[in-house]
Amino acid sequence: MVKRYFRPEIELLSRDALKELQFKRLKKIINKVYNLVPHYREKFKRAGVKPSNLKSLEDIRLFPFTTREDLFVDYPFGLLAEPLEKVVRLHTSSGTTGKPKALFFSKEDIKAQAELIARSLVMSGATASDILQNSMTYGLFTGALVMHYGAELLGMLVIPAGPGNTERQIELMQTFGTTCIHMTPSYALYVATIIQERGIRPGIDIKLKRAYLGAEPYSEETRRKIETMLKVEVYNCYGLSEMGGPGVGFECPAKDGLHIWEDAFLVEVVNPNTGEPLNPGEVGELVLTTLNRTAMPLIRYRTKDLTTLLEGPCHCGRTHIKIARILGRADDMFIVRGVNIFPQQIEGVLMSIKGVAQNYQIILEGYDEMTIKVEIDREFFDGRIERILKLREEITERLRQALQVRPKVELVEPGTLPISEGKAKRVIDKRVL
Ligand code: DLL
Repeated sequence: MVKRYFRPEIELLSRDALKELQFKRLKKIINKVYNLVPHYREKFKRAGVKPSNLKSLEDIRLFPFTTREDLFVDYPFGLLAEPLEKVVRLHTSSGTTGKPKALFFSKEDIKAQAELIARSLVMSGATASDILQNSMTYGLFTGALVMHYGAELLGMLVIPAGPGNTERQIELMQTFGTTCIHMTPSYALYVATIIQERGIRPGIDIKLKRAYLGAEPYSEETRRKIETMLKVEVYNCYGLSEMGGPGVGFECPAKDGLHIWEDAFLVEVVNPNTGEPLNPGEVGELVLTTLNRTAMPLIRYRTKDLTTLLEGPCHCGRTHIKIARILGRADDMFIVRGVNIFPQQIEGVLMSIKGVAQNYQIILEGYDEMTIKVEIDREFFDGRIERILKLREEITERLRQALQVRPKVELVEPGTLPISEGKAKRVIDKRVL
């Protein structure tokens, strides 16, 4: 049963054979959108390209990018490449303002994405005997449903817990012997804190083996912290609604990058300003093309996610390309006193300091001030003021070194800052500029 979702004929394919497969699929999908989606046909015409210009995989660069804005032309059904009767599912991805992006999937699309999830889970060592507590939000968000279908396909017992109600989450883990969890890293940090505070012993009272964490950026330090606190192996899981949700990229046990399933996606990393392709090792924007999506194929979709391609063979033997963990979205970056900062850089520093608890918040205010509120372990609030001051100085100095900007640091008790059950909102920008 489990064997079915390890697909050596695809996962271990030689690079040349994989490229051949990709080219075959790319030709088909380019022809399909040209013939069936007027918006794509127009775009291609404006760029002066036709499907016949695609003579090799590299020729994808002749074709125009698809951006978030394209999803709002002829909204919501404009990019469908199949009649509505073939479409069975809507997912949305909400931006901060305005209409949500509307993504449509056929039966085949749902099945294909579930298979990618099943393959990803098997890659991490999971089997049909595992019990997955799925604590992502069920609904329009892809996070829970897409993982749910994939885990069920593999034969896991899925507990559709949804997010929040942490006491109940822990109770479920204890009662049903949950072995795997799926949640955001920020929520996992919170759950780990509550487990610790309640005196529940990971490995004894709860028996988690793996945590699949994604939907938002997190640092290597956060991974280590969660692994230690919960006695689990953390696997980074990447995806976006436009590409079908989670399961686009997933870590293997080597845990040094995420394999992108290249039988389903064509991967490029480009300079976000010029659109020019970048070499492995250079950080740029991830651009993805769906190779087997039927209802709503997307060509050269600009994800806005920043990463780099990692070349070379992987210990696990899989040949599909790896990307480095996502540094952040181009939109997440903020500038303080002329310095570009990603929230994940701050998180990495904080999570490596002893005494720092699980939650923090970045507040930008005044003309260009940055205050970082940091929850620290309860034991620091025992009246010994010098200890707290020393910790505050250490945090400030480490952040100054990493960011080249000296922030104001405020230390607060655990439980003070807002808890995130889904994607965390780390930055509050109240600047007057
Ligand atoms: O977050 C899909 C997903 C659900 C992925 C559950 C993994 C687990 P969206 O709501 O459309 O879909 O948001 C997609 O979230 O472009 C990234 O900026 C960010 N993101 C997702 N996974 C990761 C990750 C889902 N592992 C956007 N690391 C993406 C960093 C991530 N960022």
